[in-house]
Amino acid sequence: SPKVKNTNVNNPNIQIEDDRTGMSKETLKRAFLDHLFYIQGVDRSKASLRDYYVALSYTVRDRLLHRFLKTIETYKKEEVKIVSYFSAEFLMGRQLGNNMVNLGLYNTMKEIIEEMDLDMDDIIEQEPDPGLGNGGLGRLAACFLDSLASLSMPAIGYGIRYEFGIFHQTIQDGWQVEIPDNWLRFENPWEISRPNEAVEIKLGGHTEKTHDDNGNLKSFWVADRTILAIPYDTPVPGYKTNVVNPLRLWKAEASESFNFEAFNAGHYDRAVEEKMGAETISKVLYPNDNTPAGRKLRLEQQYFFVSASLQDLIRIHLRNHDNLDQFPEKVAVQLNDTHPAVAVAELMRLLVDKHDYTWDKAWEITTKTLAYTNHTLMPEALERWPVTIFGELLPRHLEIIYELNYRFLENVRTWFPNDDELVSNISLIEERSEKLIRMANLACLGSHAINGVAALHTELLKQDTLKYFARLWPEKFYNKTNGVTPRRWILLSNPRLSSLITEKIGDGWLKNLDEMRKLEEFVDDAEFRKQWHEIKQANKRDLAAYLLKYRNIEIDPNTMFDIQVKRIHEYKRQHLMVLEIINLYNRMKHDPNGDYVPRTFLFGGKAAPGYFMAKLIIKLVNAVADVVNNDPDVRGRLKVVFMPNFNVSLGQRVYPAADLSEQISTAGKEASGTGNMKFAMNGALTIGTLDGANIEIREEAGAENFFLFGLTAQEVYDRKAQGYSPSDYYHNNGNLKGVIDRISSGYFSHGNCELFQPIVDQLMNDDPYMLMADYQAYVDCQDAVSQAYLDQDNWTRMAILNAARMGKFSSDRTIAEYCEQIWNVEPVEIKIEEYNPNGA
Ligand code: B1H
Repeated sequence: SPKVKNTNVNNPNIQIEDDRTGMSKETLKRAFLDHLFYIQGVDRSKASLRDYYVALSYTVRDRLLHRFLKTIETYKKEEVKIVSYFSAEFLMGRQLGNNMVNLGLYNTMKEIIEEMDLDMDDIIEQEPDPGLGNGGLGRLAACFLDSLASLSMPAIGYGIRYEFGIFHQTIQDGWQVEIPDNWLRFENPWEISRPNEAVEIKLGGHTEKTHDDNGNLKSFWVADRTILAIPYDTPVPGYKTNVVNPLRLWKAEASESFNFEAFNAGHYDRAVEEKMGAETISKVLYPNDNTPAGRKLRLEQQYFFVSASLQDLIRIHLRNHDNLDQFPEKVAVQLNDTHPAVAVAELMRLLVDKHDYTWDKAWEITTKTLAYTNHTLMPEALERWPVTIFGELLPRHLEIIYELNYRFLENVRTWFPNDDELVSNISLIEERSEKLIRMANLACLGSHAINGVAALHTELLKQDTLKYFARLWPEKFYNKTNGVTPRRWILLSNPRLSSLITEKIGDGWLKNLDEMRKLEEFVDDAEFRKQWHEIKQANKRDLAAYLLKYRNIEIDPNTMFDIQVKRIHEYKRQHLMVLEIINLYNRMKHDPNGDYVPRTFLFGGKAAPGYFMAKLIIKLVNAVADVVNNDPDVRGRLKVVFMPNFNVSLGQRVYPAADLSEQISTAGKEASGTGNMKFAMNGALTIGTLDGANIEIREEAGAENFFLFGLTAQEVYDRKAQGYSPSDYYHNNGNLKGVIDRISSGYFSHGNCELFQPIVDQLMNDDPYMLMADYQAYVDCQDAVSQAYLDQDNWTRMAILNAARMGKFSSDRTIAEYCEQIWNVEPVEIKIEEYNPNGA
């Protein structure tokens, strides 16, 4: 039975050792067994791994809740300014291990678990990996929440509680096959629903005109559908602080009254149908990375979570204030790409229609509140909604956007008379055969700050994608180079390396990653290098054992692990790595007695289900793997593996085990990349182009510790302007010709010459991502990598220097910059006192 230890109530400093708050080993163990019995309803003789997972999660959750409620209470009482991060994606990864780490009870818990003859990894493995995001953009949002809490910054993440996250990827006959990700099939111990804080969302209908109190004509919205947004809160703890911030995700439900009407009219079936219709809004994540879906349901999702979140923020603000005049002083809303950009129109609607602000005052509040992060330069990735679809769903918002645009373009014409090019490009509406709303333009207009996610990306935004806005408002533009959290991506993923680092330099690096520089001092210490190398080997053995156990894939840890893991996209050029594999294969076939550095090429990543070329690239990798892995001539020297279903938890196993990180996108295409940072922090060397954050990684690590190849963004641009002819490279490079011919000959497709022809044709005729131009430089660079790898001791030295110099790429640094320069928020102190179930 739970015991509350006696406490001295006269001493306010004493911590109550309650079974739901106590952090001592005995208390934790008792709480764990208590949950096993009273929550799961089993005793130890009957408990399954899942039972242990749930019991352990509730034990950890209790400790979070205590801090969570205190945090929220403090924000309310102290009226602090709060960051709210609006994102259609939060790729959180598993919670249990991370939450134990951040609460500082991982090691104690591990002892308890092991004393009970259980294995912590087995328990952690029970948690479904919540995949509420596609790739880098969603994972960035998750790293940002970790850093916000770790820096004790008041923050709320707002998004959608998708019932189905990113699909589970399986490989059948070499092809990707998608399986629905039913991650909520079992209970989710990390979320708390708050039905009493539900918000109504209106959709559809039309607008009508009326006169307001002063006789002015005023438009209002008569919607024809109402649905409910139910908030589900996941506590997000900071690392070794008492701050636990909410991630508030909205679930769509039918509103009671709506159902009731249909039901009373004798249409029970229709009532249920409408209920299902309402719930589809939060049913599934669109699985497109870097390409918008363009579907009406997607716009419904965007509006749904934006409206719910803004209404929520306004409700919170009005608890402490009479009106919204001070709203921008208390709330900073960050738009994670244009997915929440409808917030510009929605905040205007709420202020003008619901809270009776004048247009000008509402506009001032809106622009002071909102800021916008752009994540891509790919022109096809910029969201544009047809006016027809938009107007059907959000007629009042369409009016608001037209009004904004009218006023904006009037100004632009006075500022820049006779510049029609500027006016037509900066307009919120693209006038084609069909009119389109440009969401990036809407976001730029409605925000006081606009930022890119790496130095090159921000420069290219200013010069190209958003150049008209940069001309108007250069002072609105910022660069905020991305970062990743060292808690999940080093401490939790790579415990061996973490122990070694802490042993050498103390544990300050976990809060200030710049302290990793202190490792440079040990780079000449042979014993240290040996330890470092052994850790890498052990991590490689772990990955090999995992792949064998769970995916039935066999790899040899004594070969170089050369890894590319990320979404499959032509601009990321997974197929350039395939060309190199075929090149090595050809060489080995031609000269079987040559010296070769044995390599295992590992791929992982999902293709958007409707992206034909990406799916064909997966098939090509697997087809090449089939041939290469079964050819005795190259055995032991060349192996190719596609790891199915790459996700956050597989990433945690992959990054620490990598020797070589592949960051080979066409220069100017990858906005930043964040996997590149995770690899380097864990002591992998990078082969990469001058793209995205690679440039800054190389600057930090030192050019001599980075394998650089390929055209620069400027050169890519110039080549295209000159008229690029990819087939010239084929005709002039026998070795490249040999590679391409191998594919076209059907060698990897059982004689089927058609199968991979779309890839070959594209390379030969168009090659928009310039694989042909970069091919030889890549091959030469890979040869330099192999040479370098022969000197293992020097390789380790370079790896240490890379890891030691990645301080800049902690998301703590990124978030500190946003807080200071864009959000103007400050840390708060949360005081944890005695546990009091009746409130403070
Ligand atoms: C990134 C996306 C993205 N950029 C549309 N854009 C999506 C666009 O579902 N959609 O419609 C989903 C995702 N994702 C990535 O953001 C960049 O490609 C990376 O280079 C960058 O590191 C990451 C985080 O900034």
